[in-house]
Amino acid sequence: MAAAALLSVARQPSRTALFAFTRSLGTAPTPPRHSFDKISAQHISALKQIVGGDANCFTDATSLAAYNADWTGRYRGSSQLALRPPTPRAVADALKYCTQHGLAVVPQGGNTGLVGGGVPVYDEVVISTAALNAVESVDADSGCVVAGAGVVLQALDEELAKHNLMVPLDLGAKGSCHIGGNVSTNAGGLRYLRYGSLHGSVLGLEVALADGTLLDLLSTCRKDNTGYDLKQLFIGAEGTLGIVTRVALQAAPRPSSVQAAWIGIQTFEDVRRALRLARRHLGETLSAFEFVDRASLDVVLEGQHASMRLHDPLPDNPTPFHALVEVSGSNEAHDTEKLEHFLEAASEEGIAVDGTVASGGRQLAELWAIREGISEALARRGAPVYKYDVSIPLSCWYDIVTDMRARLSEAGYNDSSGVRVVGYGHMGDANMHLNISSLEVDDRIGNLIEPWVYEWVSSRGGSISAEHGLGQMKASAIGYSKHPEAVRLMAQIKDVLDPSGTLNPYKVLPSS
Ligand code: FAD
Ligand code: 2HG
Ligand code: ZN
Repeated sequence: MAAAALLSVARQPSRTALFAFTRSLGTAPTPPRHSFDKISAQHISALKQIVGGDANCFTDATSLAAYNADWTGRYRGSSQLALRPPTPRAVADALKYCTQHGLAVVPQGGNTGLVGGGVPVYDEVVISTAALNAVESVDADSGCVVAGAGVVLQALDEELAKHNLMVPLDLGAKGSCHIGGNVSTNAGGLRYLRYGSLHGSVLGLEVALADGTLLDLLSTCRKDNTGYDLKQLFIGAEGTLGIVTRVALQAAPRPSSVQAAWIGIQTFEDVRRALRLARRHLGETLSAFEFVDRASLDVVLEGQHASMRLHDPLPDNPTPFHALVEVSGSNEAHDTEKLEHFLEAASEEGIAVDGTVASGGRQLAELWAIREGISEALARRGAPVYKYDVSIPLSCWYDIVTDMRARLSEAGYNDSSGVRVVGYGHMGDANMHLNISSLEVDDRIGNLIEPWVYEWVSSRGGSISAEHGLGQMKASAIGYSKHPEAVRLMAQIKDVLDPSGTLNPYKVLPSS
């Protein structure tokens, strides 16, 4: 405890030292110069040939609009060329051509990223993996699946369901995000608590490097200690070190029984007690512990599509906090009994004020739709949402929401001015999603939030990016969570793999 406290103090840059601290960080190799006349007709024609013709090469404004803009509405580039190579070899060849001719490249998967990593900053060439969309093999004995990087997460899961397997990763964007994008962001999601990180479940990768090498690290062995585990470098690299073209993944057995409880809780201290109790009572059956505060629930209930009608799960007992606790396994009676015992204890100990249980079917889907719908409901409110995906010790986990509310409220930004500060997330993994939404764009709000929010997280020994990555949003803020010598080493690794800075410039590492 004392050591952790010391570390967090050591990591916290003082306000005055901050500038020097940031300057002493390593920087990425200088990217190719961006000039709009660089994408000449000659380059377009050569790249078109590499990727197999017109069907895989986009230069018209309508097609490019989707490649240039991100889901949040916050980031927009001006690329003049998007490619959809049909094979891993074509990805590598296109990349080689771009490196040789000084053209910067942005790898793009499903374009659901939340930190502006998958869209160009200027006029970088977009290389989309959408055409690499085949599930190549499923080994029902080992549970190893090999898939192209462009396979949509939900499609991969549906394929695995035929073998009673599942992807050990689930997130609200599953209908659009790609497995290659998931690997490249080291996506966390709703069941990380149970299945852990992609650093553990990815068995192998094939990666196209900036010089055109197609690096075959596509092992399907669960155990493989031959030398450095190079694939780990590309997991979470956000497309700055190579383009993932194929993925070998350890699938998990598909549970035959899934049940969940939505519980209403009066204080945050009791939410922490609920998590401890869930761990103790539910043990190996616990598959998610998600947190939703009242403001998040209200945003979902207020901003619904006409096609979807979600209801407050506990209309008779409104509480400031809620937990969505899921259990899954292979024995329904056993799991039900465990969940019931947990709920009884939570009620007897005065933790849960009210609760409702869903066993599969529509009711379960509705509870999850509320949790997974928060991000989208916020996006529908108005201006682009300020999103902070952070890890914070549970002892002060919710304080960031109350402190932010107080800070903005002091400046006149509160519910009555249409500004909502909400907190939700993967509490079982101490991963808070702090979102600030306003009805209209107002730069003063952004200035009140940053860098205050990063200082707040850093001073508590947290991480400024728990699961979404750094992208372009937080590249220059990396120093709040990583020591300068670590950032310098990252820049050196980048220099080895991509010395000319072709791949995803201005992302992840500070630019010089
Ligand atoms: P993109 O957005 O296209 O790209 C993301 C980054 O990866 C970019 O830097 C891009 O350059 C790079 N990249 C993409 N493909 C490749 C490739 N093949 N090789 C190399 N680099 C590549 N994230 C979570 O972690 N947990 C969640 O619970 C979660 N929920 C979400 C819910 C919603 C509604 C939305 C919109 C997003 C959510 N996200 C979540 C964020 C996002 O879905 C994930 O980061 C996802 O993994 C991105 O995958 P993608 O295919 O869309 O990648
Ligand atoms: C989630 O857990 C996603 O819902 C999105 O990671 C979080 O939009 C966000 O901030
Ligand atoms: Zn999340």
